[in-house]
Amino acid sequence: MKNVTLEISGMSCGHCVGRVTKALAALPGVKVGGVQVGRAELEATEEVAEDAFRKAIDAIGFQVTAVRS
Ligand SMILES: [Cu+2]
Repeated sequence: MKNVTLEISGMSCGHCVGRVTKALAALPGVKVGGVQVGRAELEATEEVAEDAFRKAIDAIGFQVTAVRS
């Protein structure tokens, strides 16, 4: 597992945090650590592509602006 931090734009409140948490938790190989407005910390297996995070977040109306791992 590797630690990954996502910077996310478009989030504004606890409701957004809940939606991002749910979307990331639904990805195979991903374990969500903590989510706050604008940022998500998670653990992921090496097989999880960066694009999977971008697509999952995009699908719920937010945007990943940076991925750090
Ligand atoms: Cu919100």
